[in-house]
Amino acid sequence: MKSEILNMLRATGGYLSGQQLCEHLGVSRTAVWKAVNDLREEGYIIEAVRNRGYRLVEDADVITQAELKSILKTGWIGNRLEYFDETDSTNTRARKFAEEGAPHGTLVVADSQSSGKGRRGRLWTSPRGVGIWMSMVLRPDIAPVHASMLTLIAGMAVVRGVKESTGLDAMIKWPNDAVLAGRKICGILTEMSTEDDSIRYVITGIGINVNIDEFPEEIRDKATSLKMELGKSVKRSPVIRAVAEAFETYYDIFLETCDMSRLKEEYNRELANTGREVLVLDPRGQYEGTALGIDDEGSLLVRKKDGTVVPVISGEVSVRGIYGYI
Ligand code: BTX
Repeated sequence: MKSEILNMLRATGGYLSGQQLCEHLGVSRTAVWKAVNDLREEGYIIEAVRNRGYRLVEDADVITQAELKSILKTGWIGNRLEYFDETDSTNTRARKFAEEGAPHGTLVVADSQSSGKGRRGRLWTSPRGVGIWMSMVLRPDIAPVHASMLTLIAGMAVVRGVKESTGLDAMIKWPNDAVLAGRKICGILTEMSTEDDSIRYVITGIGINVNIDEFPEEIRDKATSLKMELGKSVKRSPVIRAVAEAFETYYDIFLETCDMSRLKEEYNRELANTGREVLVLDPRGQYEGTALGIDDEGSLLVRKKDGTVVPVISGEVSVRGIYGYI
């Protein structure tokens, strides 16, 4: 009911009488009054004027189920939505929902994470109320070897979503970060469950630093937030909406070929690594080279000192900037 009230108030722009809301929703005036009060407690500024009704003065920066339901315009992402004020990790939650049969597109969002996960057991700092910590359950009908490209698609979705919702020009750091001014604003973690060489589900988790003002000492020099780059606070739900819409668009294009052939050009335009000197930490022996861009399989092409070009497959090796983080 709260998401419907928000939708109606937003659509009207002006006042809506309690009576109109009751009739439309088929509930009592007291129920409407209670729901409006709940929304106020969450931070929405809703004015109530005798004989005129309710008016939404200002949206709250919340990413609750009611808020996201009222704002998402996606086809399938978020058809099932799970919100937590706090959880350990939205990837862990999403995995649990997936094991219980949650459908493709299930979206898990948290206001804070107590043990946000990065790759290889690393931690992801996820403070309360100032970030987007979300994970999607995906059930693509593709071979497991292609699943790592979902991380690349999520990166493109973050870049487009951030651009559309804030105007900021983020770039991608292959394979799983988005950066602004050379610092990380987003990390992506894709996990997969397979059976008999087919995918049971994929969990793609996206963490975006939105209104964080200060980072822990150890990541201060390599992390930034949308607020720090924009100089003002950003409401999170429109960013989630834009990222989710962009993800659906790129996902459809990806599924046509199950590779990056139709997205490669755009990806490479957004790639922060291009032309940079990188250190490839291959377990069979590390080497330096120049990053050139991705190929159809989503591998990063690196030109070695001897002139040969090698595709670096994400997940198998790490790539580090030699002069700074990228
Ligand atoms: P990663 O392993 O590439 O990066 C993790 C590293 O990034 C950390 O070791 C630390 O140095 C740095 N770091 C930690 N927190 C932040 C932050 N908030 N901003 C910038 N740098 C940071 C990247 O892993 C993948 C992260 C995915 C996070 C999302 S949040 C929603 C979902 N749930 C979950 O548990 N993980 C994903």
